[in-house]
Amino acid sequence: MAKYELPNVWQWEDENSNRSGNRPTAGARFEQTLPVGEAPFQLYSLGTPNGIKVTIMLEELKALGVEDADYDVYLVHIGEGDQFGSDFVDINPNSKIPALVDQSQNPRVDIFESGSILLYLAEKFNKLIPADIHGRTETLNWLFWQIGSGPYVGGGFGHFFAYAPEPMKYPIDRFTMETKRQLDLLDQTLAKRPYVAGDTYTIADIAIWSWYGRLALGDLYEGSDKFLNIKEYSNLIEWSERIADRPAVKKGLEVEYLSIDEETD
Ligand SMILES: N[C@@H](CCC(=O)N[C@@H](CS)C(=O)NCC(=O)O)C(=O)O
Repeated sequence: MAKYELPNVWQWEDENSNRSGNRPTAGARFEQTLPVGEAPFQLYSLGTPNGIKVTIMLEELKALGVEDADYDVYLVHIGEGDQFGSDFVDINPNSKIPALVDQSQNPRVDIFESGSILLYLAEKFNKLIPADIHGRTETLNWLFWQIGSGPYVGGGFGHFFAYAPEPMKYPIDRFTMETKRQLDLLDQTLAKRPYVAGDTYTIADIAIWSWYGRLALGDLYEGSDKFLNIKEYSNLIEWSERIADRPAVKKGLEVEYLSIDEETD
């Protein structure tokens, strides 16, 4: 690889990128009207690790008998840049899935960031978050841990292991080290208790399973289970399999996304 000389001021070199390309600016790139259905919740998302957190949560709420957790779910094709359409950016100015609208409130409530969405739903229905201060705080500790730690796995390890144009030792060593440290932390934690935050299944399990459970089961990056020697994390694997068996988790993964296209300008 050619030696990189640091310029004094970084310049964006790809100014002709298409509508889905990375840009150093935020905001809507084009007008796009999103469909709105009848259900109380309108979810604009995709079946990625961050996206499945929300469909799993909504399915868990429905399995617990929460009728007001009905939702319509629409496919936001991030490879085609749908996250930069005007209606989506109105809901989530950060242009990333998942984005949820609670239209049972007047005015409607817009919710973005998967952790914020899980917390909103848990608090709204008093489910999947313990009421006592110790259980609630431990759940939030691990929920925030996932949101802060996950990008080292997805944007770091996963990017350089699976998507970078060629293998590069420095970033792969750096992010594999951190990913394995996180896996060891979860494995040690799950040796002591059945769920991440204690004795009960919570939104922390949903957030963490969607990344680390799927990684442990070999469902995120082809060949990574061998590369990371996942089999050494036996408590994590047992927990991952147990959560994968939950009917609501299966439903959350299989949900059919509606197209946003009919209403596109
Ligand atoms: N911290 C955010 C991350 C969301 C995120 O990174 N979403 C990705 C898909 S998993 C996305 O929309 N990427 C599109 C893009 O970066 O343009 C969350 O937890 O909701």
